[in-house]
Amino acid sequence: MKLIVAVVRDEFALSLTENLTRKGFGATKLASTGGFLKAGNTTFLVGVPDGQLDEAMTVIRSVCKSTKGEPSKVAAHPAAGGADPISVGGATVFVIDVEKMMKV
Ligand code: 2BA
Repeated sequence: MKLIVAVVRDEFALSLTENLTRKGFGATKLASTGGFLKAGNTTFLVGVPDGQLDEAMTVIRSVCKSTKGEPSKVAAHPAAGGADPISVGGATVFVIDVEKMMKV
């Protein structure tokens, strides 16, 4: 089993929840804050069988779109010196091997 930890922009959170649950994936949403922009984002914990990792990643990719190349959607931010707009990825994803999952 794998644990997907996906940091996504808040605007994608509802759609990602719906699409994951529609495909039968269990997901937990945590309110989180990016260290750089110090703005709210959403962190998903998704436990998936090894054989379904690709399917879950396909869902995440299809929902969470990077704004890179679309500068109108990302404002210049004081954290970057107020210069160029910051491009924020669609999702920052970590995949962790799970030794055991239990529901007690
Ligand atoms: P933030 O830390 O608020 O970062 C938002 C965006 O700011 C980043 O987008 C990146 O484009 C830019 N950025 C971050 N650190 C920077 C720096 N030192 N100098 C210049 N620009 C910088 P993403 O890379 O797509 O990251 C989106 C969010 O994903 C992050 O929000 C953070 O919450 C999470 N994240 C990204 N990398 C991570 C990591 N290695 N570990 C844990 N969380 C991470």
